[in-house]
Amino acid sequence: RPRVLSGIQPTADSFHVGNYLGALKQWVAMQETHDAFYTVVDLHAITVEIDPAALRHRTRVSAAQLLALGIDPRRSTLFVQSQVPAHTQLSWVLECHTGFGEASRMTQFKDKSARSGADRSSVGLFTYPMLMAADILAYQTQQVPVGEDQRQHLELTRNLAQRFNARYGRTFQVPEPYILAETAKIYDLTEPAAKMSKSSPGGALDLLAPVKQSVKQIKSAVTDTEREIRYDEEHKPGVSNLLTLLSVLSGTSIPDLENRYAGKGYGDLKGELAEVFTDFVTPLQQRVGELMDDPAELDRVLAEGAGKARQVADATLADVYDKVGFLAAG
Ligand code: AQP
Repeated sequence: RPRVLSGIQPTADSFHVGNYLGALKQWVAMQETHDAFYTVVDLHAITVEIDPAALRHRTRVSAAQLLALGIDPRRSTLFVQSQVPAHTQLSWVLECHTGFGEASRMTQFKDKSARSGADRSSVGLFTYPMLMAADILAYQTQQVPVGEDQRQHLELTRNLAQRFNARYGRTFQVPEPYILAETAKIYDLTEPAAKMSKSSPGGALDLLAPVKQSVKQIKSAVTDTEREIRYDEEHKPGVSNLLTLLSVLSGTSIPDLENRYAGKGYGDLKGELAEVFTDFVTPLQQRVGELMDDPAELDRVLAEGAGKARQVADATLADVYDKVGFLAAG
C-alpha cells in the first residue's frame, strides 16, 4: 500500500470546515487504500506564541477531532509530532541543505511574518518548511493530502529530497502533493477573497463552535447583489464558496444544486447549508466531548501511535546520519 502522511497544527480550539474539506476528509478516505501516518504537529504550533495550557488542550482536542472524524488508530498511525524526536533531528540536516534565499521565498513565512513584523517573528517560523519536509521525508511518504496553501512547501520538500538523493544516493522517496481541485481552497465567509483560516475566526466555520453560532455565520455570509445561484468563482466568490460547502457536505454535485436552486434565493441556499452543517457537526461534537472526558485514554492512543511512528522515522534518520558522515552511536 502506498504511504501517506499529513499533519495539522493544534493552533485553535477547533478545526474549521476548510481544514476538513481541504485535508481531513481525504485523510479519512485514504485509510482504506494507503498506509497512513497522521500527526498533530505541536512543534509547528510553537513557531508563534502559544500558551502552554492552551497548547496541551488543543493537542488533545485536535486528536479527539481526528478520531471523531473517523481516523482509526488500528488502521492508521496517529501521533503527536514532538513525541518522535527524529522529526527535529532530520529537520536540522535538511536545514543545512536549504539555501537561505530558497527558504526566504516561502510565501507563508512572508505573509505570517508581515502580520507580526519580520523582526519579531521567530526563527522557527522561518525554518517551519524544513521541519515540514522532515515530517514527510522521515516516512518515505508517497502522497501528502493538503490544501492549496501547502503546495509551495510540498515543492520545497520535493526539491530537498531530490537534492539529497542526488548528492548521497537514494535516501528519500520523492513525495507528491494530493490536492483535490474542488476543495483545495475554502474561503472565509465574511471575506470571500481570503482563505478560511484559524486566525480569522469571524469568517471561519468551526466544527466545534456552538451550532447556533455557526447557523448565524452561515446566514450572514457575504454573497453579492445579484439573485442568481450560480457557480462563478470570479464574479460570485461568496455564492460559489457556499455551493462548494453544500455540495461536498451533502454529496450533491454543483450542477445539481444549481438546477435545484433555479429561481430560488440566497436565503434558501444558506438555510439548507445551515441544516446540513448542523447534521454533520452535532454527532461529531458529541463524540469529541466523550473522547475529551477521558484524556488518559487519548494520551495512551497517541503514545502507542508515536511508538509505531518512531520505528519508521528512526530507520530513515539512521540512514541519513550515516550518509552525511556522522559516526554510529553504537
Ligand atoms: N481554507 C482552507 N481550504 C482548504 N484547505 C485548508 N487548510 C487550511 N485552510 C484551508 C488545510 O488544512 C490542513 C491543516 O492546516 P494547518 O494546520 O497547517 O492549518 P493552517 O493552514 O495553519 O490553518 P489556518 O486555518 O490557515 O491557520 P493559520 O491562520 O495559522 O494560517 C492543511 O492541509 C491545509 O492546507
